[in-house]
Amino acid sequence: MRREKELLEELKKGVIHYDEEKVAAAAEAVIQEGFNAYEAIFEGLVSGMEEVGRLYEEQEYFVPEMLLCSDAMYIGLNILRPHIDRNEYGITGIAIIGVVQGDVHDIGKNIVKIMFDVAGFEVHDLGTDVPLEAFVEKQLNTEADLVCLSAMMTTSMIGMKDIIQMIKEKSPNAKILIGGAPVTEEIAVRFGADGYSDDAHNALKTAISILSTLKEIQREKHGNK
Ligand code: B12
Repeated sequence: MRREKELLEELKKGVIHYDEEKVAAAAEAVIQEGFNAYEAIFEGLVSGMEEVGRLYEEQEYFVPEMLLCSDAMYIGLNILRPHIDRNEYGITGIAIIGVVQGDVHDIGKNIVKIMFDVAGFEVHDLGTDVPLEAFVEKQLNTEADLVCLSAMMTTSMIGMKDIIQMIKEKSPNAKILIGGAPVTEEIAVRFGADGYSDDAHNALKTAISILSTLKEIQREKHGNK
């Protein structure tokens, strides 16, 4: 237990101090010593990145540091990710995810994507600065059950409303989940989204609950025919 905590702390500090070697060594040790890769990602790497966000807001860190920290986080993610148990949730479903037009913040989106991927979703990642119509087209092409929209700026968040409206017009059954720092429950309701979450853990829980309701409705309709 003490050793696991020590490794989580090393992952966190490695991200904060953009020490790629420290992160890689701690991530390798997590695997070799049989600790939980999922916890190492969330309690080590993501927790480090959250602290980096605070340092940026307090103007202790600036853009170059932020980018070095995220590089260190990805080094750890690449080592840990293959060791997460993909069958734990037993999900089948198609999800698309992307960061709304005008916005290049993708660290949070990538974490949400990993959660969904690991849970068993077939995830299509549209990347960052995604034109509003591209979400609609991709949903139609893939017949995705779930569309995940991420925005970290109030300006890009506004675009979510149009995306939701366009998708609901063409595919009323598709469910839409939104998130990112400026997004709130109230905004999700106002924009007509099916769900909102302020972190990746809850994003997955919310998605599972939305989709199981959808599947129940579909089953009932089918049964009543
Ligand atoms: C890192 C960062 C950057 C990096 C981005 C690197 C990258 N590849 O992502 C860089 C340095 C490039 C950057 C640039 C800019 N940034 Co910046 N940035 C941040 C910062 C410090 C941290 C964001 C982050 O990665 N957090 C860590 C992750 C893990 O958390 P997260 O993103 O919130 O994601 C979690 C949840 O939100 C949720 N979530 C996220 N997406 C989704 C999606 C769904 C569907 C769900 C359910 C959940 C979900 O789950 C995630 C995981 O738990 C924030 C401040 C902050 N504390 O938020 C400012 C911040 C977002 N940036 C800001 C600004 C203004 C900018 C710039 C305009 C600065 C400039 N003048 O150049 C540019 C914008 C460029 C652009 N067009 O996008 C502002 C936005 C203000 C606003 N409200 O509009 C912020 C809030 C800082 C501030 N207080 O001023 N930035």
